[in-house]
Amino acid sequence: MNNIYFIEAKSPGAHIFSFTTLPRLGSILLGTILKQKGYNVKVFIEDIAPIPWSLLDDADMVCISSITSTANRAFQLADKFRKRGVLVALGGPHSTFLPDESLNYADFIIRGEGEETLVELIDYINSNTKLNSIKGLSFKNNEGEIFHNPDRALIQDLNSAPIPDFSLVHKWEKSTVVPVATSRGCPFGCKFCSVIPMFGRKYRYKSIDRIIDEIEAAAPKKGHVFFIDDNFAANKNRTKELLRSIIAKKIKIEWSAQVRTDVAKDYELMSLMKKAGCFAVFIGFESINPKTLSLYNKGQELRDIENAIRIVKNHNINIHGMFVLGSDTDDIQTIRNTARFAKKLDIESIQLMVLTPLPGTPVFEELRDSGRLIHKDWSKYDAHHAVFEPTQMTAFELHVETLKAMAKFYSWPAVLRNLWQFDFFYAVVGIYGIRSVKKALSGAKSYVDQLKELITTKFDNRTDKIRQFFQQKQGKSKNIILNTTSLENSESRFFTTFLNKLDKKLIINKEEFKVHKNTLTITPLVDHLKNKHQQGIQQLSEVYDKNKVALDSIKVITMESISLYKSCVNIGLLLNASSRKIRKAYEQALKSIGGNEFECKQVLVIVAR
Ligand code: B12
Ligand code: SF4
Repeated sequence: MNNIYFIEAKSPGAHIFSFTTLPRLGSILLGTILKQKGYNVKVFIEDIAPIPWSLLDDADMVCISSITSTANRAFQLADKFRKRGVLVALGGPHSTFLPDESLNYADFIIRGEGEETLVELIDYINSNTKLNSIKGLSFKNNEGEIFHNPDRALIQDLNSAPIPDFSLVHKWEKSTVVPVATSRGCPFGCKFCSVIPMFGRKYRYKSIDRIIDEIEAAAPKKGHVFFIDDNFAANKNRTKELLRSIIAKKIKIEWSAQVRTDVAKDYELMSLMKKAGCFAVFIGFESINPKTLSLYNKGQELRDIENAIRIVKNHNINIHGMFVLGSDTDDIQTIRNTARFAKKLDIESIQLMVLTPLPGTPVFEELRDSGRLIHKDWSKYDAHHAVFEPTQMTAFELHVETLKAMAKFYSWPAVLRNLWQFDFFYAVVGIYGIRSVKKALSGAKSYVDQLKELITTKFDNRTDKIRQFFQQKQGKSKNIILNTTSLENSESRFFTTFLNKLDKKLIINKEEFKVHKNTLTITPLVDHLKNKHQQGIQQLSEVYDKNKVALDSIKVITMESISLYKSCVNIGLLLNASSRKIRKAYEQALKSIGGNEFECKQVLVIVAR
């Protein structure tokens, strides 16, 4: 085996940094290691240039790197090469956490850090030694049985890997930014982040001399260095030492890095950053909702965000603020307030991301295990699509409201203001922001329709299609019995208002437990009544007897949800109401009881035919 080619699969859609074409380091680093071992290596980053297929005709092995949002594309590529009889290995965070799925497309899956595993795998392919001794490897045997070898420990000495050789990258000259890694891992543990499961909580870093060598090797050829570390200043003393070294050696670079708000608490660090050429910091603000910050386990408060913005701006360093919207404690207002907040604080660029369950993270496990993932079309797991059922809003609301909030931030007046101030970089960022939001908004309708279809089908399956029955039987005048027997006054008022506002044609009879032919009885089971469920069913059969309704002509369905709002959404779905109507009716109902939400995650529905 001689020709080993690497591909970083392309992104599914545009984002505001699409114009920078920044690759991840994995393929380039692994390619460099194999090149040093004497193999003929080429690296293709699809976001930099399309794959020139003829250059891969002689491939003996293809190594494909993907994250979750690019997994579908990676699978497509893998299939294509396997059909040609080329060996395929897949790696990166997506395949690491869902190796069984990836094994449908590739011969080998390298889980976790690939430096040692890939070298051992190629040694195996060359000499035919045993596969099951290679830690971090997943594969199928000839009978199709899946094997996951034990995990490989994280690399201890980051200096042991070579300096990435960017000349291996096809059309590298087109890229304007060079990625440099000074560390791996992060001591924090945010629940949505896959860095911890992938690279660990222990902060590992390269020596200062090694980092300087890397910068000197790469930087002069490009305009900008992006330190791709997830937390560039997790150890402030080592970061200061690095910055002092850049200054002392008079290395003239302009750079950006990802940091936490805590950098702003260290003035010495801030001024060293500016002096060493810091152009912008990417900060995960994540949320302006204190409850969400704590739910994410972010270890940061709203005042830290405000302080950081003020202090970083005072040091003339640009800010790219990243927010993650849609947690169980966020509602529509949180999204709208976030856009206002970012605009008011006048930061240079923002990314409002939809909370995305990334495989390997606690958020993924929680949402998957509770059945809240709407689909697994990985190309939509790009932080710009809602892919799960949020608690305080529908998935369509989360999707559209996030896009609208982005649209508020990126506007033509803001671009013109940047141009007026000769700030061409942020004028371009603004234009990309406007373009990508416009594109996303125009595609939003079809995505939202897709979501609605999926959600309604799931709902119909769960509720045994009573929606259709109800529609056929009752036609235009819809008669509903709202069973308020055990509700408190305010709860009863809430549901009566909700139903009245939901559909003017509804005839709502607030009654004791009664069952009439061709009617729908809705019993909201507020949380303090949950234990009455069984009792309710018992009561029900007595009612049937009294009303002489044959038992086989009735259907009892419990609609489970995750919040009062979602219970209302379920009732709305049952009555074929639009999501806008449901939202409006819910807000008015809440207003009618002074805005005090109560718990109601179950609604009992009885249909008598
Ligand atoms: C730079 C970066 C970006 C850049 C460039 C992105 C790009 N080209 O894809 C920008 C800013 C544009 C970006 C955008 C996004 N990113 Co980003 N990004 C990173 C970051 C910080 C560094 C990547 C890197 O170079 N890592 C260092 C190298 C050495 O690691 P590596 O590439 O993973 O490779 C190692 C192993 O994975 C493995 N390996 C990888 N590939 C292969 C292939 C084979 C065959 C083998 C054997 C081994 C192997 O071996 C390598 C060496 O150990 C990572 C975080 C991180 N620490 O990795 C997040 C990360 C990759 N991004 C992430 C996400 C979610 C996104 C976005 C969807 C949302 C966002 N944050 O804006 C977008 C989507 C972009 C897209 N491509 O569609 C997640 C992905 C998780 C997942 N399961 O999908 C990460 C891990 C961050 C996180 N917080 O969880 N990102
Ligand atoms: S989001 Fe940032 S701070 Fe939180 S665990 Fe991930 S890398 Fe660390």
